[in-house]
Amino acid sequence: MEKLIITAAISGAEVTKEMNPAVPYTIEEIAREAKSAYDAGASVIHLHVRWDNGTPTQDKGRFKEAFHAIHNVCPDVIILPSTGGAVGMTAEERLQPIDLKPEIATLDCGTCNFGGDDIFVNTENMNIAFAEKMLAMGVKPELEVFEKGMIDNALKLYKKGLLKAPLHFNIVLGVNGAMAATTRDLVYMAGSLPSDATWCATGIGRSEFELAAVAIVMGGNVRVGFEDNLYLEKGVLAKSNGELVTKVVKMANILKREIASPADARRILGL
Ligand code: KMH
Ligand code: ZN
Repeated sequence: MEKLIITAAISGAEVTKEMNPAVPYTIEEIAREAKSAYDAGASVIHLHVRWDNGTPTQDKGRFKEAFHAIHNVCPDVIILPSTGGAVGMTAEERLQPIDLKPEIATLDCGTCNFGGDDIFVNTENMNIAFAEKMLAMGVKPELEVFEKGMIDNALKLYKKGLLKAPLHFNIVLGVNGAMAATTRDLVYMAGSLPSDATWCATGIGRSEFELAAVAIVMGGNVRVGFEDNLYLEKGVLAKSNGELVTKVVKMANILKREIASPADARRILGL
């Protein structure tokens, strides 16, 4: 089996310091959390940025500062910025980090409910516009799929010539408004991908490590981090993203998957 790529979603847009004081807002805090994850074995950092008061932003300048700060402390790590941003942001706002030509960035493949009255909007025309911009800028999309219809949406983009194979997917399960984070649903989603695709599994909340285990044995890759889950185990807040990554590394050791370095991850993802 290929080596295991561990992505750390260190910051997110929804979690706050009130929920876990280690959630990073400032550039220094973001660099600290990226380093903790990288030192523990993450080769990819999925990045959202905030203003110092915690407000999520997709500001290009803020992303640029964060990229520099992260690469200062982890020079070879792959930075995977979000184009999802936070619920309610416009497409133009969300696309700003693509102007910085990251190696890879998220492309959310459909609309879904997002808890309470929130809707995470990704219309067909938005998907097309995001894919066109990423193609033009030479940025590989990580295709975020929260339910099966989103895989079908991505395959439509591919048929239109807006995505290049092999495709890379992040199967995100457990969003409050989309598919549940169960082993059955992860197996179904992974089995619905093109045979040459690479994929990563993200379980939101308490299912983070269950999905990680399934992905490790299936030959997929794993994402963990504060964006998705703040707890190391029931009732125990993680002190850093590094602690969450360390837990996955231990699971991978038991299940006999070697951990990918950033160079391995670039080769596997074709970056
Ligand atoms: N914050 C969510 C609304 C992404 O990074 O592309 C969207 C999200 C997905 O986190
Ligand atoms: Zn995200």
